[in-house]
Amino acid sequence: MVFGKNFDGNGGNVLRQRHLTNTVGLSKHCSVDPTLFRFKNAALNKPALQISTYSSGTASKAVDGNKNPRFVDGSCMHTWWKEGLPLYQWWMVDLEREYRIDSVNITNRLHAAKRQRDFDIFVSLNGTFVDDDHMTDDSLCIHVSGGMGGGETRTFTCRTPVFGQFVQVYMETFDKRNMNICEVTVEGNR
Ligand SMILES: [Ca+2]
Repeated sequence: MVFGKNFDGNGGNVLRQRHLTNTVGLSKHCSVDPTLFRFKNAALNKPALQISTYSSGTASKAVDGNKNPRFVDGSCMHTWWKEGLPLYQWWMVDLEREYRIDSVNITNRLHAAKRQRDFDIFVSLNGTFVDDDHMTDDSLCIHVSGGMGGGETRTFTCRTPVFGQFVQVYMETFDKRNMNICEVTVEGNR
């Protein structure tokens, strides 16, 4: 493991947070926890699930490390609403251990971009929400009002850092639209 560099990948993709000293005029009593490791993307290649799937748009496509926003290029997830399914869409990733999650980055699909709008990002400790409609408000990272541009990547910073292992994107879809996300990255500490 290499310290002092910021890696973006599995395994040793960590940046050791050093305890700041007063050598540069900062207080040695700052709030940085020297035991934490910062991950630029805790979600990369982790197990992912979603409510339904259209064609090749499996849940794992949103954590494959590829932000290509063209669905036809094979790196975007795609749910598929049909009669009998509920009027909401969700996608989630299992980070395989607990993190303190600061923010979530989402890359929207280039085409049909208006589908991704007015959604919530939830964080859960145990993932039991998979069997529920959605997670509870006290695990909310952030509610997003409005939409995203075609192919846009945007950082959504949690209202306050949230502890959890599972990250879910949840969207009510009374108009029966689907969810298309091409990449999700999760920034956090552990
Ligand atoms: Ca992708």
